[in-house]
Amino acid sequence: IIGGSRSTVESQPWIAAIFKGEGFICGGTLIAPCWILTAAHCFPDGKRTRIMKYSVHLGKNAINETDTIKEQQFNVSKLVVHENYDYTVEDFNNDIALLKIMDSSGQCAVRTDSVRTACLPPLQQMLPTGFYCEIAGYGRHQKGGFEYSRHLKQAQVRLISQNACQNKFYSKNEVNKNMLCAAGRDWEEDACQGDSGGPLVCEVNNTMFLFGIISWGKECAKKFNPGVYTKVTNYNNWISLHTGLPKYTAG
Ligand code: 4AZ
Repeated sequence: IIGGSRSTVESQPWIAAIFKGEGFICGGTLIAPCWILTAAHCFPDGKRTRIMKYSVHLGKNAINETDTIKEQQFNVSKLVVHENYDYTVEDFNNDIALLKIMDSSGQCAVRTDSVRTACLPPLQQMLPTGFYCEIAGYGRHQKGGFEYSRHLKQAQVRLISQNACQNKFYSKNEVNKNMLCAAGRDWEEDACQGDSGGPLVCEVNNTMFLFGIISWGKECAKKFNPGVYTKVTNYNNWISLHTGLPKYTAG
């Protein structure tokens, strides 16, 4: 996350850190006790991904430290990448994947102050242009830098109209109806490499809803290059089909 501020996991308790072996690879969001929503591009081997190598950490503040009181760690028992995500074209269409998590004793996540789910918004629910939402992650933290943040960060971004994103900032070939765009107030805040798969959550009626999955963007916090997110409200049916969850989860 570029700009914004250092966060604590209690203010982003749905954030997931996904590891391959010892290496951090992507963010994710806890949407139900057994399910993480993330980006398909985090798994370049697609259906051939060897899930035994992966683990998911919830309740994590510092990426290189384990807080045994706050953290919950899981293996991945199932990976579902969207069947229409195309790894060969890299256009990021349908950049969405689900991970089913299970700990060593067969349990899913337990709700605490540092671990809780984000809600899924209703199908096709829209928010107005300019609406403030927040993003969080453990990715690159300085514009032009290569270093990942050692601590969880969060930042505020505003939703950009589909028309501006497709015609002014990017093109219709790059940004389609399965994506939404957002940027910081003066292009100062943005997601960056290592934040992918993580949440864009928006508060509606005092409830945090997951509207976007951090997906891509040209560079980070660059003027006129908004961050692009997978539009979660286009995937309620897909999520419900693969998880058995209801099509939206409020409260
Ligand atoms: C990435 O490489 C990435 N500025 C994610 C988000 C953005 C850029 C790159 C948006 O994962």
